[in-house]
Amino acid sequence: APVGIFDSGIGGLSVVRHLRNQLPQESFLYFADSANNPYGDRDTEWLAARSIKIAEYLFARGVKALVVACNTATAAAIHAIRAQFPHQIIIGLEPGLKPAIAATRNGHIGVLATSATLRSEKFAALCKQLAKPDLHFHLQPCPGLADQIEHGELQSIQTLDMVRHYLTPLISAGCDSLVLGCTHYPFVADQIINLWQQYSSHTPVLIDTGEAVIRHLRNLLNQSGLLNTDTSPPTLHWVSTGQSETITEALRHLLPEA
Ligand code: DGN
Repeated sequence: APVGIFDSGIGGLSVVRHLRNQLPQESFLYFADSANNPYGDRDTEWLAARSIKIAEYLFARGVKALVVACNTATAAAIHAIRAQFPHQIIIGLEPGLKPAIAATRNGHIGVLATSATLRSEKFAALCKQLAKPDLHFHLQPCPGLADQIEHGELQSIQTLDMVRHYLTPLISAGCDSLVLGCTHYPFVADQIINLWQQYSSHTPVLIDTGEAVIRHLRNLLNQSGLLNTDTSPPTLHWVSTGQSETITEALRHLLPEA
């Protein structure tokens, strides 16, 4: 059976990249809710209801585990999805504050994410749990950025201006590590580093939580005896509620090896 994975659009493909690396024998069914993108400004009730619908669909298609490859949906809905499917393996993505704490030297950590993620109770609880006097989380919502990436605008002037605008306060604060708290953002990681280096002599460490999440998934599948042992080549199938070209384009650009 495949692993199910969903996002508001193509962002979750940055997580599929890690799936491909760490679980090369597994098949995947990817669900892109592009018709409803962006999720970043939706309210909790909408996100919970929508996420449960998508999870129902994927479990009905026989997936053996579900990765909510969207920080926004995880923050708003992971509890609701787990309550609905208590016996399934369900993994969400959260901004990687812990790896950032491990990486920072000066205690200034920038967190880039959608507004919905940053104002969620789940994220507030995480910040509170990890708070220490010498740690400073600089929260930076990035309205519009996931959208630009969704539309394949990785290098356009507009996208670069937006990235510059959102990075400016974090550069001024002297952040030495940056959490990519939205699964779309790893696709502009190079642009983030390049712009940063134009204004600062230090290069921040970028934290993409996808890798750690997939390691966790691999352990859970292993413990449950669900790792694929079939030797036939794995498949990657996808479904999109939006334009199928968006996802075929994205797959071609972002996951050429898939
Ligand atoms: N990719 C999603 C996330 O990780 O939060 C949200 C993107 C969006 O819909 N704005």
